[in-house]
Formats: sequence, C-alpha cells, structure tokens
Amino acid sequence: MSAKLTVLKLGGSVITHKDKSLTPNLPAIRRLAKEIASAKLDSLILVHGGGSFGHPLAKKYKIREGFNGKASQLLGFAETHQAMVALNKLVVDALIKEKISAVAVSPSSFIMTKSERIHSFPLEPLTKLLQLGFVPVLFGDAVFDLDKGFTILSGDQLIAYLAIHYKAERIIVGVDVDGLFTSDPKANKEAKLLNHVTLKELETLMQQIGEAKVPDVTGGMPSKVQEMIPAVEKGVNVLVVNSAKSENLCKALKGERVVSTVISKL
Ligand code: IP8
Repeated sequence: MSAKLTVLKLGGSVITHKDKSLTPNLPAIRRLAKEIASAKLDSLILVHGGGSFGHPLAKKYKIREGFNGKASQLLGFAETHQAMVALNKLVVDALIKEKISAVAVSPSSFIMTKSERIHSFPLEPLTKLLQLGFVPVLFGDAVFDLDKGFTILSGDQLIAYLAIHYKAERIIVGVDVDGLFTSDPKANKEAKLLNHVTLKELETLMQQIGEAKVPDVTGGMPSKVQEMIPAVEKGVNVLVVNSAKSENLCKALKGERVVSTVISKL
C-alpha cells in the first residue's frame, strides 16, 4: 500500500444545507468530487459527515443516548442510518462520475462501539480496497454499541482511528469556515484565524471555540478538535480547510498553500 495515504473528511456542513432537513448541497458535492479527482492522489480514504441528513434524525430519536427499549426508536435508528446511506450515495455517485473508483463502506455493518468509542473495527476489507486502489467512502453513522445498544459514531472519530491505524501522512478536514479560530467565527466577528496550532496550544483553545449552533449531536468544532488529538499525538498532521470555497480543497490535497489551520504535534 502506498505510504502517502490521505484521510479526508468532507464536513456535513459543506455537502448539505445544514439548516434544511435532508437537503443535499449538490453543486458542492459535484464540485468537491471534481476537486478530489483533479488532485490525482495515489491513496485516499474519504469519510463524510451527517449534516442535515444525520443530525436532525439522530437528535429527534435520541440515537446517541442509546436504546430506550421502544420499537419507535428502532425505527428512528433505521431512518437515521438510511438517511446517511442516501447522502453517501450522492457523494459516491459524484465521485464515480469523475472517474474515481469510490466504494461505499457502511460503518454500522462492521464497526462496533463501546460507550460511543470504537471497540471493534475489522480492517481487512478496507485494507484490501486500498491495496487494490479503490477509494473507500465511509460516513458518520448510527452504529451498534456493546453497552448502549446503539449510538452515533462521528466521522471525526473514524478519521482519527483510520489515520492512526494506516499511519496516514495527513488528515484533511474540510469544513465551512477558514480553519480554527480563537473563538467561534460565526458568533464572534473578532475571532482570529490560527494558521498553526500545536498539541499544547490545542488544549487551551478547546475551551474557547464554543459549541456549534446547528443541531449537531456529535458536538461541533470542539469535539472535532478533541477527536483529532490522538492522531496528532502519533505524528499525523491535520489540516482544517474551508472546502465550501472553490479550489481550496484541491489546493490542500495537492499540498499547495491555502488559508487553513495546521495542527501538528510540535
Ligand atoms: O457529522 C454524524 O457524523 P458527523 C453522523 O461526522 C450522524 O459528526 C448519523 C449524525
């Protein structure tokens, strides 16, 4: 397998209209597929978030909190997972249209969590896909949990896990802001973009970023950053880039300079 693996997360806030339930941002999905294709990477794992497909349903049915014993919640789990499958299909279709050999990989069918953390993740199928030259496309999902019956596994937990296991060269997180700021840039005009953050600085920053205002069951930017810490500790650099702006993702994937935040160990 190529040593230069990139693990890329496409944020739900970019590929969906986060304030409109079950509404994809199709022009953004198509544009991102084109940008990924034009970067011509040798080895790539793609993970996407839930946006207005996963989060409103997960919230409505309290999926993250675990199984409450009621049949109505089972239906809620099914609906949440199915909404993610529908979003995943849009992403994979767009990638295939750009001649990327993308294959949908559904986390709930083989990953188990224990109290919301990844517990078992048989990697053989993914390893084979990568060895053959496919681009696996995973997503934040409603998954089965040893303690809680089921829960929500965020795409962010997935990318850190995958980057560590496969010793990825880098993680790129495509979001709808220019990177990490001193506080929430959507709430505070004075928020300043940070071009480079070390692990040590990250811990202080965590308290300042603020919660996302959208109904994000996995916790928005602070949780996103928290999830990256184990990967950064292992030496994986994380680039947080605004992929809602045209060409940014393509430049980032090619290693060109782009307005963003780099999170590194030192
Ligand atoms: O957007 C959450 O994934 P995320 C997925 O990566 C669901 O946090 C189903 C809400």
